[in-house]
Amino acid sequence: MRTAIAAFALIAALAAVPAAYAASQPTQDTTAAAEKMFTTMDTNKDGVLTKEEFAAHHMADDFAKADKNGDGKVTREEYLGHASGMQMQ
Ligand SMILES: [Ca+2]
Ligand SMILES: [Ca+2]
Repeated sequence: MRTAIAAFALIAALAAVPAAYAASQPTQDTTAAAEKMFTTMDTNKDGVLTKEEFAAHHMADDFAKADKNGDGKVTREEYLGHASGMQMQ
């Protein structure tokens, strides 16, 4: 009985570590990387990404997915939302 409890505690502890790790570090890294990518892709520095700017980085297929409201521009918020969505898949 005691062994079963110890084993359960061990499994619970092992399961908690990756969950806690995933909740902190990678999310920040992903956001920082996405921010950097957005800045890199925004070649004319107007604060939004156009389909042409996506295409210039060989990501034309991602444009429609990232442009959530379909106004033909991808804002920083839309891009970060798109990037974090990709991380979750
Ligand atoms: Ca731009
Ligand atoms: Ca948009």
